[in-house]
Amino acid sequence: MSLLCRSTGLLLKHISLTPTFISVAGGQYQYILVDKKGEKKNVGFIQLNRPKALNALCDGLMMEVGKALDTFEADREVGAIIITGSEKAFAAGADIKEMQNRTFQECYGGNFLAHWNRVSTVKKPVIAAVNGFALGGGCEFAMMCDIIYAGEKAQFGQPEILLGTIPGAGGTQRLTRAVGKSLAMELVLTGDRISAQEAKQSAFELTLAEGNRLEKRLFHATFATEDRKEGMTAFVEKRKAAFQDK
Ligand code: CO8
Repeated sequence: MSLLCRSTGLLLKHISLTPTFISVAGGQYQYILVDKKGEKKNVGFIQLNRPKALNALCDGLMMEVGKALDTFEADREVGAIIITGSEKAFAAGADIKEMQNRTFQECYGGNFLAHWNRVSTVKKPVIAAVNGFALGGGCEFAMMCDIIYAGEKAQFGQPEILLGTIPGAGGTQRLTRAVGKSLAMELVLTGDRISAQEAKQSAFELTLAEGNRLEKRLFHATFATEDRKEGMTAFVEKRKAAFQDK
């Protein structure tokens, strides 16, 4: 993942931002807008479209993203893919309301999030055009892309700690490689956010692997704690979490 801090408008200036639906087998998409853009219609375009939930990544949305990516991967006309959100939010994280009542058994047994990394296995270049919030799973989702173009209002962060859990889709690993260990640890341990400028200043590259698997298991394990449940419930009930270290 490399992070380029420039206006997402620059990237998107040649493509109309009024997406039209592409129908896929099984009907239209509910959570994303999908189109082919550019003069030659050779840019696959996916816009996350849950504005009321700041594009929170629910399971249905991620399934649809996977389906759209499969379609573009198989389409010989498509040379590259752009994934974007709105001015306010690329994605404010995995859907907390959907996760709130999950148990450890459900996460571990169902291998929760297993299909969420489809974007990182696409062979065509995938560009994340990010503005607004890219938090938690949203930040991880952007980092799974090959390139991030970040607008001036982009804010990156891994605030899972404030919910009593940890990043679960590569955040601890890719963030470390993107911004360095020190800043990555600060962000993961405090939940603070950084701008695209700050992220770019700290950027340097290392390598990936085993860590992602370990991280996923630790993420699942947070669903065995009462604090994780309390953190997510507090968010949904719009109050401060009362953590008990349990
Ligand atoms: N999940 C579900 N709903 C959300 C989320 C979310 N992550 N973020 C925002 N929303 C909803 C709010 O509940 C609210 O809906 P409603 O009015 O119906 O209650 C609506 O979006 C607007 O949100 P706010 O009123 O809070 O808007 P603000 O502008 O005041 O605040 C923030 C914006 C700062 C982004 C705030 O919404 C926030 O803190 N959101 C949560 C951010 C967060 O903690 N993200 C991490 C989630 S955990 C996670 O991502 C685990 C990753 C697992 C791997 C994923 C693989 C891809």
